[in-house]
Amino acid sequence: AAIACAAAIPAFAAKPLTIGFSQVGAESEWRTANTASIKDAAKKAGVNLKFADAQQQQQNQVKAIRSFIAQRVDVIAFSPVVETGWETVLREAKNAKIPVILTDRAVKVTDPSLYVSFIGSDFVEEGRRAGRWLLDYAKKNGDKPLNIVELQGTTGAAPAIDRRNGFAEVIGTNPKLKVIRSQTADFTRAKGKEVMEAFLKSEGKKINVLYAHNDDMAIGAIQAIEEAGLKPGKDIIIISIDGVKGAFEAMKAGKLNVTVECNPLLGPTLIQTAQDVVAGKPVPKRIVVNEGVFPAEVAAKELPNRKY
Ligand code: GYE
Repeated sequence: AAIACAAAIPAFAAKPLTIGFSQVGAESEWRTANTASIKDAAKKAGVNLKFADAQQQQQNQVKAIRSFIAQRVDVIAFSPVVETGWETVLREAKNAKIPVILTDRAVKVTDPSLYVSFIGSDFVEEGRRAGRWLLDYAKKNGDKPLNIVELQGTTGAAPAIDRRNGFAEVIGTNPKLKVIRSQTADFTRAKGKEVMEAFLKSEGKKINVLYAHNDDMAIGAIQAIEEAGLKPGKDIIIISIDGVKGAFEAMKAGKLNVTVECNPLLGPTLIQTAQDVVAGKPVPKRIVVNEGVFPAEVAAKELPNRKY
């Protein structure tokens, strides 16, 4: 059977493209959708995908990238857990002449030739959108002073840094909006709940608004708020980012006020970009994803259209 099969492949058939992909982890609904999108797109394109899960540890990603270099894959793609500390390993990939594509999260490097393209959202803008929703809310609700608590994403991760800055920039225009506590909860539900519990314990009823850098942390925090005998979405206004189904369900239930969309379905663009790079076609250095904002009022209508 092996011989018959081999004979059926024409001699000129190109060998399938091999992409080594280092994923951040499996910390959120967003991430699960992102992984599925990449695996699915690779399968559909007949790409050989070597997938490595870094469990949110930079050193695991460095190891995975080094192993992809040793295996001489055609393209290395990765979603960097944190922004800094990539120069050495990216230089190794460049010396081995293996193109690197960044997906989802950015890196801070002094030499931009260390990667060929970065595909992902504008996280600063997402933070601004969250801030603009709050400015609007404050205006419509009598412009009272509002105390905000913030659940940050993973320390040092591009979406945590940028979503914090974008939000701060916008709410800074209204002196009545104050962030009274801000702490990381690593983008997970479990930590979101834990840190919110701590906020409630120390700040209690002073908290008017929660801004969570992703839906999962907001969903964890909703549980903490309910356990404290308060009504999420009413006693505490909740703003988060991603737009996963769990957020739409929470909005439908009146427990979340708004989610700012961050699209995880990057698989098709990533695979296409990798194919173009290998074919020697020029690729854009930056590919930005288009996204919207979904307030609770549209949740029931939008939920059936959501793809993740
Ligand atoms: O918002 C969060 C995930 O990097 C955009 O990582 C991504 C973020 C996303 O864990 O849910």
